[in-house]
Amino acid sequence: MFIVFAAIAGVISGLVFLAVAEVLALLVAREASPVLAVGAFVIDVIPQPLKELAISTFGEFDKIALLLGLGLAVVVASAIAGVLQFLRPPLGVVALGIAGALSVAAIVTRTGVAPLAFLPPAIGAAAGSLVLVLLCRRLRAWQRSTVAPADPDGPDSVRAPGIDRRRFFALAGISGASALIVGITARAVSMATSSVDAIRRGLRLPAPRSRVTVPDGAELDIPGITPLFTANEDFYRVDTALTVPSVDPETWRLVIDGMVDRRVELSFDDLIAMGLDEYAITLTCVSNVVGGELVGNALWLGVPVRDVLRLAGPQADADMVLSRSVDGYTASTPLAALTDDGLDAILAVGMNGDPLPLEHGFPVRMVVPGLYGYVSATKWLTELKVTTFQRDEAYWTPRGYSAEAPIKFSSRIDTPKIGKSVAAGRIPIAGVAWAQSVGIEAVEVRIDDGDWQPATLSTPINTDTWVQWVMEWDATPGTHYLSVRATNKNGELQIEEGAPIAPDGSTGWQRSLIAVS
Ligand SMILES: Nc1nc2c(c(=O)[nH]1)N[C@H]1C(S)=C(S)[C@@H](COP(=O)(O)O)O[C@H]1N2
Ligand SMILES: [Mo]
Repeated sequence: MFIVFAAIAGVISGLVFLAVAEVLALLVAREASPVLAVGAFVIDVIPQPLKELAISTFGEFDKIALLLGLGLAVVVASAIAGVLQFLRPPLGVVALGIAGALSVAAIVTRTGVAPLAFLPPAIGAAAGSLVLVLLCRRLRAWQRSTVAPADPDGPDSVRAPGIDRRRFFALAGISGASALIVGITARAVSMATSSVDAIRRGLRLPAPRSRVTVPDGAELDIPGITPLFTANEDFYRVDTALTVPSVDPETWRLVIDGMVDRRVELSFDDLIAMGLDEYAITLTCVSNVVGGELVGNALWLGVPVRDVLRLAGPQADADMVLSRSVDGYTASTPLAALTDDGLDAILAVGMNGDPLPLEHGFPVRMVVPGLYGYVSATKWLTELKVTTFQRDEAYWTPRGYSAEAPIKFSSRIDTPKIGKSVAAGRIPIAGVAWAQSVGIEAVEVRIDDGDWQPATLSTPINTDTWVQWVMEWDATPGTHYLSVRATNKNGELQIEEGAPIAPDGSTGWQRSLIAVS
């Protein structure tokens, strides 16, 4: 039975460790929270198949799942530390010390951490150890007092066992409860007072010099179809960041270096002084499966990357730009895709009329039409290193994804929804199709094993955005397979053969089963 209490003592000291570290992190360096630092480390070292499994199982909740998993690991490990300290002191304290050292390592090995960032986990581990030592001492006293003293008149007999038990529970209760309250409050305060959020809300971007003209007929009026522009709240989010990086535009700098004639450093004001224009570009994730949701269309406000690169003067033998985020994430984009006059690769500061949302890369991100996000759309951008594919490698390259990845054009059925029963009669089959930088020429729909029939397309805004499509159908009762395929403006038909998302994007025709009653 005392073993169970030793395990509980261990868990309580683990909580004290984390709570003290959270409070200190709030004071000295926000990124020095052991939970977040270890979580970020785990994200980077997790093998790729496991990461894909996590994303496919938990979807956008993958980070919450990771935090819950880490929480469970902390509980188990600290329970073991408690038992060790009770049976074989000071092994439990040694275990907490190791946990502290690992958190310090996870924190200080990240780029751009404050000099005092080692303090929260170090002092947290010390506080946790102290509580563990005290709890185990009281637990042993309680254990001793339950063993009947050999000499009934000896000094021990004057003390009833109840006192030591109560002393243990008092300390356990007080330290456990205060650790929970203090730890959760500190984390909540840290999240709520991210001052960059307030700065973003107060930021007024200059009006664009030019606006996108949205032609008549660009948006079809069909219930259930994806809107032409994806609202910022609904825009898919994919990144390796466990917490959204906080970047103050006042201190933000973009460095353009590497194989350039001169190193250039731009402030946020320098960048927007270059003049902002509006661009409509559809972004797609390489992890989007056929029929998937990891694609969105927005109006971006930004500056062409080519104008910014020109300031630095890329050298002739360079063929790649390695863009880097403040959190260390990198993407490799062909230099030609960024300097091509006919392609609107931009550094974006605005999204659908607002400054970039924090999750979408505030204050500055890249957006390149026609390339998957992981090789082009670096959020929280801080550096453009002009280099070669030979010399440098981006985040995903050693993790099973291609160094270069043009978007494979695709089409999706939005309505009728799979699995939702529809009433027989005339209904629209509708969805979206995208072929960024080339454009969609045609979309065809097939009912069961019938002929491919042409769908009607919305008027495209440009070749970089998706189009909507619709086909009226006289739905007859029963189950039916609906299929869709697109042809791009180069006359190429969407690839029929299925391919997985790795290493460079999925292919295949969507075929979904619906029930008509
Ligand atoms: N800093 C950073 N930028 C990043 C990523 C990332 O993990 N970190 N992921 C990329 C990927 S894989 C995609 S698909 C797009 C997604 O952008 P969104 O989250 O704004 O939709 O961002 C890209 N930019
Ligand atoms: Mo992605």
